[in-house]
Amino acid sequence: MATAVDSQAIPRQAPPELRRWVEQAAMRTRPGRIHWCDGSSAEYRLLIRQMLASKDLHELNPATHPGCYLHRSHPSDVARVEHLTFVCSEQQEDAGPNNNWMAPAEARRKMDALFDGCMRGRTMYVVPYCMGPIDSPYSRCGVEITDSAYVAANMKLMTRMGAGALARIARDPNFVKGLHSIGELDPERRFIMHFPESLEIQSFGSGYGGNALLGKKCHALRIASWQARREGWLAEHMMIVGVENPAGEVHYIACAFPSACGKTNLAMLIPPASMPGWKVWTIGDDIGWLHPGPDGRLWAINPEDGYFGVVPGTNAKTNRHAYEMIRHDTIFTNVGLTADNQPWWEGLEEGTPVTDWQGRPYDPAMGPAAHPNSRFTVSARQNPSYSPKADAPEGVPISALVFGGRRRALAPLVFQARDWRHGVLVGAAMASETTAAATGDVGVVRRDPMAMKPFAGYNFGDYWRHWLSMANRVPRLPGIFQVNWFRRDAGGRFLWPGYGENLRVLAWIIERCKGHAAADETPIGAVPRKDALNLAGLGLADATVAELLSVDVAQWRKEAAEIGSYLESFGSRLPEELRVELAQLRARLG
Ligand code: OXD
Ligand code: MN
Repeated sequence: MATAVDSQAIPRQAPPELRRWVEQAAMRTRPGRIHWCDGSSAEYRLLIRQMLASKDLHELNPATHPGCYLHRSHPSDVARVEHLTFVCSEQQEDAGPNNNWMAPAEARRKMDALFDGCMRGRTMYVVPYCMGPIDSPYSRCGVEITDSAYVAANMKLMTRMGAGALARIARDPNFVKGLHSIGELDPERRFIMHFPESLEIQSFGSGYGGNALLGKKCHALRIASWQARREGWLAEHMMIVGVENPAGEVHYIACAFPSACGKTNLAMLIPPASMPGWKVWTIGDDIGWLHPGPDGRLWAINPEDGYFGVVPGTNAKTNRHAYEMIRHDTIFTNVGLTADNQPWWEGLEEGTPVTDWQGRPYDPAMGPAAHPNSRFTVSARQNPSYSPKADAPEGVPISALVFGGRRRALAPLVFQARDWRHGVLVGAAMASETTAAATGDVGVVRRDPMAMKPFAGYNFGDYWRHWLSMANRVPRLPGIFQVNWFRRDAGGRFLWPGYGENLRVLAWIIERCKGHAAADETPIGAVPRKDALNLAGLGLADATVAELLSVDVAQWRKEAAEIGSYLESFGSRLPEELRVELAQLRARLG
């Protein structure tokens, strides 16, 4: 039998401000019990036992997947809800046209009504967490109050949660306050509100990761981007990877791609057989915090300590490290099941599903067995390519920043921006086809600057100004590149093999940063000379390579005009420097 979590004791280190806030939250929400999370393994096991008893979790086959569980979320609660996500800054202009905005007083009134008594009969978990290595000056802390044991358990996997974080908060009580309740999981009573000026988040009515694990998108991107501007650093939707060449030299690259565009695969890339001696080390798969370092370079930490990754498509060939990593001690959300109780998803390439993600007998006529946005939650330390530098308080020095998107046409495989200011324009002009990570249409091209459209906690005009200002703060800036793994031919087939072969492109990027690899200047930037890119053994036809690296000036003229209209929608907040940079691009395009 499961034992109830029933520790009413307030930890001795909890500072008065935190105690007061927890007390106020309890007065509002009226929980049956309060549990302060200590982050121990025993506590995690207890949470799991409770969720097995309440049927919030289902144990997977312990022989094939020890320590693995399946959670089925409410079918209306399977992705981020951008239309219900608000930035509630005092001034609407500060949130910008890139965010939904609500006046803070109105948002508070709305949320007060929702939170009123919502935890009656439930346990309130108080989850102190640290985003980033516990002893890093670049890390920031938060506390999430939630009535979901699933959220508390996921936060244990995703962050440095518990006693260590609380000790840090006791030293510096400037923490982000996140209040979360699953409510009734009613989409009509669902809101994700951010109050950046007071470092607060209030999330109601969803148990889905991006809406409910408040350390991730809400804190580490929306609130942190606001903090970062104030404090002179960048909080970005970027994976960070260390690429080691056969000489043992490691270069760190940070890449911003929109949701579900392969950041996790790239972060765990297995070098192809044609590149012996190369190694890839994962620092992070989703978020990077970039700080001007003491040596004049940009240094990065991954604020997270786990992965909340998209499951479909993961197999031993596409991402062997992820495939191995999620065979034990993993929480799966919304995957299907085989007859012998193993998790199953589209693209697994083994086993047969008998039950779909909603627990119904699997019938292909009713849709996929796993939800397209089904997820795994797992500690980063289970990743075979985990870099010990992910725990380094000083972070890692960044050699290159890479923007990428999912574009079937137009964008070449890779190009390098001319300089920092041009690179900021390249990032601001990014566009990508939408994916299942958020509710809404899939496959529609939308502008997604720096892959931050759903995550920048303030006006993009100010955000680009802040990016431009890094040129004055960081004397040794990294190079900026753009990649597109998703270009297709007229028949819809991908032109580039992707996955491990993407290392060939990273190798060119690194050589460029060292001033070696050859490139042809084009109006949009420097594209690799065909012989500067290692294409050995890929069997790509010359015409395919030419198409991958081609820049269609007529199409780019049209694109530049669209970029112009998009940027102008930010009106007086658009930095003049970007206008000038775009005018220069248009002049080069003729
Ligand atoms: C994610 C996302 O879950 O970007 O990482 O949606
Ligand atoms: Mn993401």
